[in-house]
Amino acid sequence: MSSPLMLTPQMFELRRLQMPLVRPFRTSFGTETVREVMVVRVVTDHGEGWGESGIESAPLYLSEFHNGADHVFAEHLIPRLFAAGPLRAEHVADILRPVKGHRMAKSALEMALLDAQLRAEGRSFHRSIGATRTAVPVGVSVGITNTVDELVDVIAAYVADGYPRIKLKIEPGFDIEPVRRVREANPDILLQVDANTAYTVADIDHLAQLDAFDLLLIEQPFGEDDLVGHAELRRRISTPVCLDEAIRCIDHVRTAFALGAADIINIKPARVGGYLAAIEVHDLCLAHGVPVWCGGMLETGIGRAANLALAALPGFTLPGDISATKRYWTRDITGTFDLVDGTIAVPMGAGFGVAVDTGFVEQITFERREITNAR
Ligand code: OSB
Ligand code: MG
Repeated sequence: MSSPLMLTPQMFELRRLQMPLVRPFRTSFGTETVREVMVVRVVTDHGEGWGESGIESAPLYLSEFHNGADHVFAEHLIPRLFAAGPLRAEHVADILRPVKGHRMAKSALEMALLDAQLRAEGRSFHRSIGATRTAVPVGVSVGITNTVDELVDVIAAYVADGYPRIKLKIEPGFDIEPVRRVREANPDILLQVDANTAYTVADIDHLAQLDAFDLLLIEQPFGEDDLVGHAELRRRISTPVCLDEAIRCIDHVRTAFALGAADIINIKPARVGGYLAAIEVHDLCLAHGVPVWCGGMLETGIGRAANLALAALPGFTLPGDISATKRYWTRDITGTFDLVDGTIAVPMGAGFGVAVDTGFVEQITFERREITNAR
Protein backbone atom coordinates (compact mmCIF):
# COMPACT_ATOMS: atom_id res chain seq x y z
CA MET A 1 0.00 0.00 0.00
CA SER A 2 1.31 3.42 -0.90
CA SER A 3 0.88 6.10 1.74
CA PRO A 4 -2.04 8.51 1.23
CA LEU A 5 -1.49 11.62 -0.84
CA MET A 6 -0.68 14.72 1.25
CA LEU A 7 -1.14 18.23 -0.10
CA THR A 8 0.76 21.39 0.70
CA PRO A 9 -1.42 24.46 0.08
CA GLN A 10 0.60 27.24 -1.52
CA MET A 11 -2.02 29.89 -2.13
CA PHE A 12 -5.68 30.56 -1.41
CA GLU A 13 -7.54 32.95 -3.68
CA LEU A 14 -10.73 34.46 -2.24
CA ARG A 15 -13.15 35.94 -4.73
CA ARG A 16 -16.42 37.76 -4.25
CA LEU A 17 -18.67 37.47 -7.27
CA GLN A 18 -21.80 39.35 -8.26
CA MET A 19 -24.41 37.13 -9.88
CA PRO A 20 -27.84 38.46 -10.95
CA LEU A 21 -30.65 36.07 -9.95
CA VAL A 22 -33.20 35.07 -12.62
CA ARG A 23 -35.93 36.32 -10.26
CA PRO A 24 -35.67 38.17 -6.95
CA PHE A 25 -35.55 35.88 -3.90
CA ARG A 26 -37.49 37.20 -0.90
CA THR A 27 -37.42 35.61 2.54
CA SER A 28 -38.48 36.84 5.96
CA PHE A 29 -35.02 38.39 6.30
CA GLY A 30 -34.75 40.27 3.02
CA THR A 31 -34.92 40.40 -0.76
CA GLU A 32 -32.05 39.58 -3.06
CA THR A 33 -31.83 40.44 -6.75
CA VAL A 34 -28.07 40.27 -7.29
CA ARG A 35 -26.43 37.60 -5.19
CA GLU A 36 -22.95 38.13 -3.84
CA VAL A 37 -21.11 34.83 -3.67
CA MET A 38 -17.73 34.08 -2.04
CA VAL A 39 -15.64 31.29 -3.57
CA VAL A 40 -12.19 29.98 -2.75
CA ARG A 41 -9.57 28.51 -5.05
CA VAL A 42 -6.64 26.68 -3.51
CA VAL A 43 -3.37 26.03 -5.31
CA THR A 44 -1.38 23.11 -3.90
CA ASP A 45 1.70 21.13 -4.89
CA HIS A 46 -0.75 18.56 -6.32
CA GLY A 47 -2.99 20.89 -8.31
CA GLU A 48 -5.89 23.15 -7.48
CA GLY A 49 -9.43 22.94 -6.15
CA TRP A 50 -12.52 25.11 -5.72
CA GLY A 51 -14.81 25.66 -2.75
CA GLU A 52 -17.98 27.71 -2.28
CA SER A 53 -18.66 29.30 1.09
CA GLY A 54 -22.44 29.81 1.12
CA ILE A 55 -21.72 32.95 3.15
CA GLU A 56 -23.95 35.93 2.37
CA SER A 57 -23.06 39.62 2.29
CA ALA A 58 -25.05 40.44 5.47
CA PRO A 59 -25.45 38.39 8.70
CA LEU A 60 -29.21 37.87 8.29
CA TYR A 61 -29.50 34.11 7.76
CA LEU A 62 -26.56 33.10 9.97
CA SER A 63 -23.99 35.24 11.78
CA GLU A 64 -21.26 34.90 9.15
CA PHE A 65 -21.00 37.58 6.43
CA HIS A 66 -18.51 38.44 3.71
CA ASN A 67 -16.52 41.27 5.29
CA GLY A 68 -16.19 39.29 8.51
CA ALA A 69 -15.28 36.11 6.66
CA ASP A 70 -12.63 37.96 4.66
CA HIS A 71 -10.89 38.82 7.92
CA VAL A 72 -11.36 35.35 9.46
CA PHE A 73 -10.01 33.62 6.35
CA ALA A 74 -6.93 35.82 6.14
CA GLU A 75 -6.05 36.23 9.81
CA HIS A 76 -7.29 33.08 11.52
CA LEU A 77 -8.07 30.15 9.25
CA ILE A 78 -5.67 30.17 6.30
CA PRO A 79 -2.56 30.84 8.46
CA ARG A 80 -3.41 27.70 10.48
CA LEU A 81 -3.60 25.63 7.31
CA PHE A 82 -0.25 26.97 6.10
CA ALA A 83 1.31 26.25 9.50
CA ALA A 84 0.02 22.67 9.51
CA GLY A 85 2.36 21.51 6.72
CA PRO A 86 1.31 18.75 4.31
CA LEU A 87 -2.28 17.75 5.01
CA ARG A 88 -5.37 15.97 3.76
CA ALA A 89 -8.87 17.45 3.60
CA GLU A 90 -9.89 15.06 6.41
CA HIS A 91 -7.51 16.97 8.74
CA VAL A 92 -8.88 20.45 8.08
CA ALA A 93 -11.65 20.37 10.70
CA ASP A 94 -9.19 19.40 13.45
CA ILE A 95 -6.60 21.98 12.35
CA LEU A 96 -9.24 24.73 12.42
CA ARG A 97 -11.02 23.55 15.59
CA PRO A 98 -9.32 26.12 17.88
CA VAL A 99 -11.18 28.87 15.97
CA LYS A 100 -14.74 28.93 17.30
CA GLY A 101 -17.69 29.12 14.93
CA HIS A 102 -17.14 30.45 11.39
CA ARG A 103 -18.25 27.12 10.05
CA MET A 104 -19.19 28.30 6.58
CA ALA A 105 -15.71 29.77 6.11
CA LYS A 106 -14.13 26.55 7.38
CA SER A 107 -16.38 24.56 5.05
CA ALA A 108 -15.18 26.51 2.00
CA LEU A 109 -11.52 25.79 2.81
CA GLU A 110 -12.13 22.09 3.45
CA MET A 111 -14.16 21.91 0.24
CA ALA A 112 -11.42 23.48 -1.90
CA LEU A 113 -8.82 21.11 -0.46
CA LEU A 114 -11.15 18.12 -0.88
CA ASP A 115 -11.66 19.05 -4.54
CA ALA A 116 -7.90 19.38 -5.10
CA GLN A 117 -7.19 16.11 -3.28
CA LEU A 118 -9.84 14.10 -5.11
CA ARG A 119 -8.79 15.53 -8.47
CA ALA A 120 -5.18 14.58 -7.74
CA GLU A 121 -6.35 11.07 -6.82
CA GLY A 122 -8.58 10.87 -9.90
CA ARG A 123 -11.65 10.11 -7.75
CA SER A 124 -15.12 11.65 -7.70
CA PHE A 125 -16.59 12.99 -4.45
CA HIS A 126 -19.69 10.90 -5.19
CA ARG A 127 -17.70 7.68 -5.26
CA SER A 128 -15.41 8.63 -2.37
CA ILE A 129 -18.35 8.95 0.04
CA GLY A 130 -19.94 5.69 -1.07
CA ALA A 131 -23.01 7.32 -2.63
CA THR A 132 -24.78 5.01 -5.05
CA ARG A 133 -27.68 6.89 -6.64
CA THR A 134 -26.66 8.61 -9.87
CA ALA A 135 -29.55 11.12 -9.93
CA VAL A 136 -31.51 12.63 -7.04
CA PRO A 137 -35.07 13.99 -6.73
CA VAL A 138 -35.06 17.73 -6.15
CA GLY A 139 -37.41 20.56 -5.26
CA VAL A 140 -37.54 24.31 -5.61
CA SER A 141 -37.57 26.97 -2.89
CA VAL A 142 -39.97 29.77 -3.80
CA GLY A 143 -39.57 33.24 -2.31
CA ILE A 144 -42.31 35.44 -0.90
CA THR A 145 -44.20 37.33 -3.63
CA ASN A 146 -46.10 40.63 -3.68
CA THR A 147 -49.43 38.90 -4.23
CA VAL A 148 -50.79 35.40 -3.74
CA ASP A 149 -51.88 35.33 -7.42
CA GLU A 150 -48.27 35.87 -8.42
CA LEU A 151 -47.17 33.04 -6.10
CA VAL A 152 -49.70 30.64 -7.63
CA ASP A 153 -48.43 31.55 -11.13
CA VAL A 154 -44.77 31.15 -10.21
CA ILE A 155 -45.46 27.75 -8.70
CA ALA A 156 -47.53 26.63 -11.70
CA ALA A 157 -44.46 27.27 -13.87
CA TYR A 158 -42.18 25.22 -11.60
CA VAL A 159 -44.71 22.38 -11.47
CA ALA A 160 -44.88 22.48 -15.28
CA ASP A 161 -41.06 22.24 -15.34
CA GLY A 162 -41.44 18.95 -13.46
CA TYR A 163 -40.43 19.80 -9.87
CA PRO A 164 -42.05 17.18 -7.62
CA ARG A 165 -41.69 19.29 -4.47
CA ILE A 166 -42.27 22.96 -3.74
CA LYS A 167 -41.07 24.90 -0.70
CA LEU A 168 -42.79 28.16 0.13
CA LYS A 169 -41.17 30.88 2.16
CA ILE A 170 -43.60 32.19 4.78
CA GLU A 171 -43.62 35.05 7.30
CA PRO A 172 -46.26 36.63 9.55
CA GLY A 173 -48.86 38.11 7.18
CA PHE A 174 -47.90 35.73 4.35
CA ASP A 175 -48.62 32.24 5.57
CA ILE A 176 -52.01 30.50 5.95
CA GLU A 177 -53.75 32.12 2.97
CA PRO A 178 -50.89 31.63 0.46
CA VAL A 179 -50.51 28.00 1.56
CA ARG A 180 -54.27 27.44 1.22
CA ARG A 181 -54.30 28.87 -2.31
CA VAL A 182 -51.22 26.96 -3.44
CA ARG A 183 -52.60 23.71 -2.02
CA GLU A 184 -55.99 24.26 -3.72
CA ALA A 185 -54.27 24.81 -7.06
CA ASN A 186 -51.94 21.80 -6.58
CA PRO A 187 -53.74 19.08 -4.58
CA ASP A 188 -51.08 16.43 -5.24
CA ILE A 189 -47.68 18.15 -5.04
CA LEU A 190 -45.24 17.65 -2.19
CA LEU A 191 -45.46 20.98 -0.35
CA GLN A 192 -43.46 22.37 2.56
CA VAL A 193 -42.88 25.79 4.15
CA ASP A 194 -39.83 27.64 5.52
CA ALA A 195 -40.13 30.55 7.97
CA ASN A 196 -36.43 31.39 8.51
CA THR A 197 -37.01 32.15 12.23
CA ALA A 198 -39.83 34.67 11.66
CA TYR A 199 -42.15 33.37 14.44
CA THR A 200 -42.09 32.74 18.20
CA VAL A 201 -43.77 30.21 20.49
CA ALA A 202 -46.60 32.75 20.91
CA ASP A 203 -47.57 31.86 17.31
CA ILE A 204 -48.10 28.12 17.85
CA ASP A 205 -51.92 28.26 17.65
CA HIS A 206 -51.64 30.33 14.47
CA LEU A 207 -49.16 27.90 12.89
CA ALA A 208 -51.39 24.94 13.83
CA GLN A 209 -53.73 26.11 11.04
CA LEU A 210 -51.12 24.79 8.61
CA ASP A 211 -52.03 21.26 9.71
CA ALA A 212 -54.99 21.41 7.30
CA PHE A 213 -52.76 21.42 4.20
CA ASP A 214 -50.93 18.10 4.33
CA LEU A 215 -47.47 19.70 4.38
CA LEU A 216 -44.30 17.61 4.30
CA LEU A 217 -42.81 19.83 6.97
CA ILE A 218 -42.45 23.30 8.49
CA GLU A 219 -38.85 24.51 8.53
CA GLN A 220 -37.33 26.62 11.33
CA PRO A 221 -40.25 28.80 12.41
CA PHE A 222 -38.50 29.94 15.64
CA GLY A 223 -35.14 31.43 16.56
CA GLU A 224 -31.93 29.60 15.78
CA ASP A 225 -31.32 28.84 19.48
CA ASP A 226 -34.91 28.01 20.43
CA LEU A 227 -34.79 24.22 20.48
CA VAL A 228 -37.18 24.12 23.45
CA GLY A 229 -39.70 26.18 21.47
CA HIS A 230 -39.47 23.81 18.50
CA ALA A 231 -40.00 20.85 20.87
CA GLU A 232 -43.17 22.49 22.16
CA LEU A 233 -44.35 23.20 18.60
CA ARG A 234 -43.74 19.57 17.72
CA ARG A 235 -46.03 18.45 20.55
CA ARG A 236 -48.81 20.83 19.49
CA ILE A 237 -49.02 20.51 15.70
CA SER A 238 -49.22 17.48 13.40
CA THR A 239 -47.08 18.97 10.58
CA PRO A 240 -43.53 17.55 10.92
CA VAL A 241 -41.01 20.05 12.31
CA CYS A 242 -37.71 20.50 10.45
CA LEU A 243 -34.67 22.44 11.67
CA ASP A 244 -32.34 24.52 9.48
CA GLU A 245 -30.65 27.49 11.25
CA ALA A 246 -30.67 25.63 14.60
CA ILE A 247 -28.32 22.92 13.31
CA ARG A 248 -24.80 24.32 13.04
CA CYS A 249 -22.96 21.22 14.25
CA ILE A 250 -23.64 17.61 15.14
CA ASP A 251 -24.05 18.46 18.84
CA HIS A 252 -27.10 20.55 17.94
CA VAL A 253 -28.59 17.45 16.29
CA ARG A 254 -28.00 15.41 19.45
CA THR A 255 -29.61 18.14 21.55
CA ALA A 256 -32.57 18.39 19.17
CA PHE A 257 -33.15 14.64 19.40
CA ALA A 258 -32.80 14.64 23.20
CA LEU A 259 -35.41 17.42 23.48
CA GLY A 260 -37.74 16.01 20.81
CA ALA A 261 -37.32 19.22 18.78
CA ALA A 262 -37.18 17.81 15.24
CA ASP A 263 -38.88 15.24 13.01
CA ILE A 264 -36.64 16.06 10.05
CA ILE A 265 -33.24 17.74 9.58
CA ASN A 266 -32.23 20.08 6.74
CA ILE A 267 -28.52 19.44 6.12
CA LYS A 268 -26.63 22.35 4.60
CA PRO A 269 -22.99 21.34 4.43
CA ALA A 270 -21.60 24.87 4.84
CA ARG A 271 -23.78 25.53 7.89
CA VAL A 272 -22.43 22.48 9.74
CA GLY A 273 -18.78 23.20 8.85
CA GLY A 274 -18.32 21.21 5.67
CA TYR A 275 -19.18 18.15 3.61
CA LEU A 276 -17.37 15.74 5.93
CA ALA A 277 -19.30 17.03 8.96
CA ALA A 278 -22.48 16.86 6.87
CA ILE A 279 -21.86 13.15 6.29
CA GLU A 280 -21.55 12.63 10.06
CA VAL A 281 -24.86 14.43 10.59
CA HIS A 282 -26.42 12.27 7.88
CA ASP A 283 -25.10 9.08 9.52
CA LEU A 284 -26.43 10.10 12.96
CA CYS A 285 -29.87 10.93 11.54
CA LEU A 286 -29.97 7.67 9.59
CA ALA A 287 -29.13 5.75 12.79
CA HIS A 288 -32.05 7.53 14.53
CA GLY A 289 -34.44 6.94 11.62
CA VAL A 290 -34.77 10.71 11.11
CA PRO A 291 -35.19 11.74 7.44
CA VAL A 292 -32.84 14.39 6.05
CA TRP A 293 -32.74 16.53 2.94
CA CYS A 294 -30.09 18.76 1.44
CA GLY A 295 -30.69 22.49 1.86
CA GLY A 296 -29.37 25.11 -0.52
CA MET A 297 -27.72 28.54 -0.43
CA LEU A 298 -28.58 29.56 -4.01
CA GLU A 299 -25.21 28.11 -4.93
CA THR A 300 -23.21 28.36 -8.11
CA GLY A 301 -22.51 25.10 -9.94
CA ILE A 302 -19.59 24.42 -7.58
CA GLY A 303 -21.80 24.04 -4.51
CA ARG A 304 -24.62 22.48 -6.50
CA ALA A 305 -22.34 19.70 -7.78
CA ALA A 306 -21.23 18.84 -4.26
CA ASN A 307 -24.78 19.00 -2.87
CA LEU A 308 -26.00 16.57 -5.54
CA ALA A 309 -23.35 14.01 -4.59
CA LEU A 310 -24.11 14.39 -0.88
CA ALA A 311 -27.85 14.04 -1.52
CA ALA A 312 -27.15 10.69 -3.23
CA LEU A 313 -26.45 9.16 0.22
CA PRO A 314 -29.23 6.82 1.43
CA GLY A 315 -30.54 8.93 4.34
CA PHE A 316 -31.52 11.80 2.02
CA THR A 317 -35.05 10.49 1.55
CA LEU A 318 -36.68 13.89 0.90
CA PRO A 319 -36.07 16.08 -2.20
CA GLY A 320 -33.42 18.75 -1.64
CA ASP A 321 -33.34 22.49 -2.36
CA ILE A 322 -31.10 21.74 -5.34
CA SER A 323 -32.79 23.19 -8.38
CA ALA A 324 -31.74 23.33 -12.02
CA THR A 325 -29.26 26.05 -13.02
CA LYS A 326 -31.88 28.04 -14.92
CA ARG A 327 -33.96 28.50 -11.76
CA TYR A 328 -31.10 30.62 -10.36
CA TRP A 329 -28.83 32.01 -13.11
CA THR A 330 -28.91 32.97 -16.77
CA ARG A 331 -25.20 32.16 -16.79
CA ASP A 332 -23.36 30.09 -14.17
CA ILE A 333 -19.61 29.77 -13.53
CA THR A 334 -19.76 26.03 -14.35
CA GLY A 335 -21.69 23.91 -16.83
CA THR A 336 -25.44 23.68 -16.27
CA PHE A 337 -27.58 21.25 -14.29
CA ASP A 338 -30.91 20.32 -15.81
CA LEU A 339 -34.07 18.81 -14.37
CA VAL A 340 -34.95 15.40 -15.86
CA ASP A 341 -38.08 13.65 -14.59
CA GLY A 342 -37.93 15.62 -11.35
CA THR A 343 -34.29 14.67 -10.73
CA ILE A 344 -30.84 16.08 -11.40
CA ALA A 345 -27.89 13.84 -12.34
CA VAL A 346 -24.92 13.71 -9.96
CA PRO A 347 -21.63 14.83 -11.58
CA MET A 348 -19.24 11.90 -11.77
CA GLY A 349 -15.93 13.55 -12.75
CA ALA A 350 -12.89 13.79 -10.47
CA GLY A 351 -13.25 16.07 -7.46
CA PHE A 352 -16.70 17.67 -7.42
CA GLY A 353 -16.82 17.04 -11.16
CA VAL A 354 -17.31 20.54 -12.50
CA ALA A 355 -15.04 22.76 -14.60
CA VAL A 356 -15.02 26.40 -13.51
CA ASP A 357 -15.26 29.03 -16.27
CA THR A 358 -12.37 31.17 -15.03
CA GLY A 359 -12.86 33.82 -17.71
CA PHE A 360 -16.45 34.42 -16.61
CA VAL A 361 -15.43 34.27 -12.94
CA GLU A 362 -12.93 37.06 -13.63
CA GLN A 363 -15.66 39.15 -15.32
CA ILE A 364 -18.02 38.98 -12.35
CA THR A 365 -15.41 39.32 -9.60
CA PHE A 366 -15.67 42.55 -7.60
CA GLU A 367 -13.17 41.64 -4.87
CA ARG A 368 -10.20 39.36 -5.14
CA ARG A 369 -7.59 38.53 -2.56
CA GLU A 370 -4.64 36.14 -2.67
CA ILE A 371 -3.16 34.73 0.50
CA THR A 372 0.18 33.08 -0.12
CA ASN A 373 2.19 30.78 2.09
CA ALA A 374 5.29 32.79 2.94
CA ARG A 375 7.21 29.77 4.33
O1 OSB B 1 -33.48 28.91 4.57
O2 OSB B 1 -33.16 27.41 3.14
C1 OSB B 1 -33.02 28.57 3.50
C2 OSB B 1 -31.32 30.54 0.68
C3 OSB B 1 -30.51 31.38 1.41
C4 OSB B 1 -30.54 31.33 2.78
C5 OSB B 1 -31.40 30.43 3.44
C6 OSB B 1 -32.22 29.57 2.71
C7 OSB B 1 -32.19 29.65 1.31
C8 OSB B 1 -33.05 28.84 0.44
C9 OSB B 1 -32.53 28.61 -0.96
O3 OSB B 1 -34.15 28.46 0.76
C10 OSB B 1 -32.69 27.24 -1.46
C11 OSB B 1 -31.92 27.02 -2.76
O4 OSB B 1 -30.67 27.13 -2.76
O5 OSB B 1 -32.56 26.72 -3.76
MG1 MG C 1 -34.33 27.23 5.54
